Amino acid sequence: MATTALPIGRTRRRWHIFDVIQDYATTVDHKKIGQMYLGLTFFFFLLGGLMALLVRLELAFPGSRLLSPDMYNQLFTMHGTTMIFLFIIPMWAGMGNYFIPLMIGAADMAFPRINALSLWLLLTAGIVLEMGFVAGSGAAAGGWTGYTPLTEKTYSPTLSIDFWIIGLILVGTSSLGGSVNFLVTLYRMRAPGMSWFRIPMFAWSILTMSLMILFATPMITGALIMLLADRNLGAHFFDPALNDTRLWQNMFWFYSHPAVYIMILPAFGIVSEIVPVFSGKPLFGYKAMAFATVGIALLGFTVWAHHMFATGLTPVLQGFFMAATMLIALPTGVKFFNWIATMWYGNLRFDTPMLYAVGLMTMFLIGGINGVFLALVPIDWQMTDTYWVVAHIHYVLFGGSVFGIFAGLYYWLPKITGRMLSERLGRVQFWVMMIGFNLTFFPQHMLGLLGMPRRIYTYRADLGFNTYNLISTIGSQMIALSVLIFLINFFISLRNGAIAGDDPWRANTLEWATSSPPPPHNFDVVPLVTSERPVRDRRIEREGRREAAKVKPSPADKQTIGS
Ligand code: HEM
Ligand SMILES: [Cu+2]
Repeated sequence: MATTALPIGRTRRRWHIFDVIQDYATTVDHKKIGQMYLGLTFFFFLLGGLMALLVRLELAFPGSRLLSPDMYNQLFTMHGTTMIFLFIIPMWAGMGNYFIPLMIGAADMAFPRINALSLWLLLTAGIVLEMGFVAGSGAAAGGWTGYTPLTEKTYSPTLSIDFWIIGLILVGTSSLGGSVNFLVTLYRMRAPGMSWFRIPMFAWSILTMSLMILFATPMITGALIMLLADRNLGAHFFDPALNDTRLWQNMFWFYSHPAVYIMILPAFGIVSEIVPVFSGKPLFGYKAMAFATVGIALLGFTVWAHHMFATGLTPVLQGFFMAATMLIALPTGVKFFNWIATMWYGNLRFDTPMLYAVGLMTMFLIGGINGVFLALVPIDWQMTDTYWVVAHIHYVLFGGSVFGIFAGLYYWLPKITGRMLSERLGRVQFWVMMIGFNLTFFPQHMLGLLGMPRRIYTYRADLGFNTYNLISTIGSQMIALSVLIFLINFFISLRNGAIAGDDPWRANTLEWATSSPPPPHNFDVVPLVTSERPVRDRRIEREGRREAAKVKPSPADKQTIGS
């Protein structure tokens, strides 16, 4: 049989692809692991987004029969599960993986092999979690909160919930490994001179996120193992005949409320990186910002039962959890005040990263305000499980975390790829997203006030829900369009984007002191740090010297950082 010899070029290119695959499959380099986290979690964003689009299509008109009731339950359950556990939380592991070693002047993470293991555990978890859609059982349909007894064998007899449980245990193990890695890296591997109050604010947020993961994840892992035992080993942990059904809710929310800060603090950290750079001023109140980050985390462990106001808690408990929830507004307010003070009389540049940073501030603020409504017990009794809650979830998690992720992508992708994204496309993408986002989720406030329950697959035409739902569905498609524009911008920039250079934004922190993309060893010389803005220090010093000498800078200049 005659084989057509492939032209040398194509054969070499084919072997090269295998080399790349083998390289990434076996790597322990934090940058490559970081890239794979970014790619994998963004894929899950697209998957979770697709599920949301289907949910919205079903709700576009009253009495729709696009989806069966069970498929609808599977889609919103897996939408929430995918977005939280496979997209946002591990996205921070991805951005942290790529940038924390660079930002502190280290060559890699403390435990490179555990780092790789965490990534592959996440991939395995994703396959197991989504497996239900292709296995005969169907995917989990008990809501992302998995309340018992609905998720017990009696009411969910198929394997769908077992896939969900095992998948979440794997995600938890992956993020626990990651958090240990971040904590040791930040504690042991900082550049000379980089004391705790000189680490970048993003590093403070990853430090705090990792501590929260360490203290919260064991609780949900325990609850999941107990539920697995109930379903498969005849245990009775959550059996309503023998135990208080609120046991699952307490254990689930003891993790899941801190989890919302695990999802938002890194986004706040990115805003605290971007706002000073695009205002041309130091971050206002660095120490207050660091303490506010830790303060939010500590208070975040004292409020979980605000999700259970309607489950018959005693008035004293309701009072305590209501007050504790209100208190969190204080450290959050400090952050907003400091960002605005940083911008005040600043030399403001509204490149796309800054647009998203300010977008986060405005949208998260709305999420914070509609959240305070829910923190008030009497109002929550009316609003719990309505579309007001769905609006709240999305103003804080989409308006907060996702806007933060896009701010981080526009700010940091030039460092990863060496190419700038198109600023024009970036701005179009931002405004399509901003308008689409508000069209999708703002009308949900009104639906909640009108009493529309969440998690219903259809509704009657005479309840006044129609127009708001149609607008919300149109908005969701605009969000999809904006994500498509982002992907186009990203792939075009890989080939045709302007060369980024070391420091395209005239930034402050060490990741901008090395090339774009960075060399495998990150830095030729381990930098000496004398402030929380080492790259700015170096730039000022170099420009000052250039001014003074009016001579072209010698290559030697490039080697000295922060001296
Ligand atoms: C891409 C645009 C998105 C759209 C159009 C969308 C839409 C929706 C809708 C309509 C629901 C309510 C389903 C129901 O109660 O019947 C929902 C639930 C939810 N969404 Fe989204 N969403 C989007 C993005 C996100 C993102 C980025 C997150 C991030 C974490 C998220 C997290 C959730 C959660 C946790 C629920 C609750 C699921 C449950 O009730 O079990 N969504 N979403
Ligand atoms: Cu909460």
